[in-house]
Amino acid sequence: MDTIVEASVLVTCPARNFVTLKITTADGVVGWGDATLNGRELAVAAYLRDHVAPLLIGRDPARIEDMWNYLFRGVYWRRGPITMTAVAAVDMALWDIKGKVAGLPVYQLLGGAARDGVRVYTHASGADVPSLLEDVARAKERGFTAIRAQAAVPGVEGTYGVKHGAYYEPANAALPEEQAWDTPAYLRFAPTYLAKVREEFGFDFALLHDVHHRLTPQEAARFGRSVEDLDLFWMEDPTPADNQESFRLIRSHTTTPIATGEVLSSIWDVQHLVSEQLIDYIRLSVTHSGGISHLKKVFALAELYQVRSGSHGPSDISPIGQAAAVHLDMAIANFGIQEFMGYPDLVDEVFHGGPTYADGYLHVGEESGLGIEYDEQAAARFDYTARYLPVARRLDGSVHDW
Ligand code: KDG
Ligand code: MG
Repeated sequence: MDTIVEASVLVTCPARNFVTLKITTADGVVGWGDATLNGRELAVAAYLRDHVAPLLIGRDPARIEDMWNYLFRGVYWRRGPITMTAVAAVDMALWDIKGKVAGLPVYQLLGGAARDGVRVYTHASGADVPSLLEDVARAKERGFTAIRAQAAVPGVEGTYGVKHGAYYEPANAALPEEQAWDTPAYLRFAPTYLAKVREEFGFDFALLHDVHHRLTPQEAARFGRSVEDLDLFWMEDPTPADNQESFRLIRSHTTTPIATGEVLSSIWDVQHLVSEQLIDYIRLSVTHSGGISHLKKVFALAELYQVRSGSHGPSDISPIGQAAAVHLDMAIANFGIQEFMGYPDLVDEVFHGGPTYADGYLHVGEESGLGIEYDEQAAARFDYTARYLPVARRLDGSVHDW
């Protein structure tokens, strides 16, 4: 039996922070896992380094399901993004090792290809409507068949979802930036620019929009109804999903498809959303929800209820996490779409390989394991830099969901 001989946690910052778990076996096989949780990177790094890594030494890397249960049930304290991101990193690294030992890409171990490629959506945004329209045009030129559109709400400085430069990077300050939020202004404005996108580019591509938890269920119901003619692929996170039941109100008023889950981390967080068919797309990520082993179960549950996958894939999940997501997307029956924002060029200096993009799809290669390698020497050049996500405040100064 091969055993784990080393588990180390690596933090780097090529344009943004990434946390990576490296597991090495006695046979010299190395597996990589993504442990990046935006704005809370060092909490996961410490959890892994101080509480998980010592437990891995001497264990059999082939026993992935057993390891998952050991780390989830064995700690007594369960769930939550920090724990689930740490468990995910171990799980991903073990799947990488299993693939490398078998000489097979991970998607083959998950059941093989259920499709030829993984359809992705990208982001288009603008500080105003003309620049949003230009960005949509650029995305279409790059071959994307699914585009998420966001524009800054007039008078709402720092509206979420709007890129500054080529990539969307909301973790932008050493201490959280405070951004204003005005729900009535958003509700008046957002349907108008989504309509302009349709007017300009027609209906032959999937148009997505992220509400980013900003509305109450009643407001979200109104919003969803007001954009029904625009045939959105989904409205994302129309309201926070802390109370799963609140989606019933939205559902009962609009046929606009609903996606949620990027801040959730376990099957129990989405159980009612899925089993009561309150949503259409489930957006948990491999990196933040216990890894491939757990997310595969979430998608299997969703399959029973015709809920499809729509995994969160921002640039604050590392290319290792993104690669793991695409392997899973390849193998499940109820795949919907995969988010793909891409990365700043510097990121390529640290992460080599991974899925390749062509004509609106991501493709995993035939390399064994996850097909992506971490360059430790390059990574050592980039020190961790404290960066926080912003905090939103309403016009009266009270805190709103960011
Ligand atoms: O770290 C927060 C980002 O991942 C989030 O703001 C991006 O909403 C997002 C999305 O849909 O990708
Ligand atoms: Mg989102």
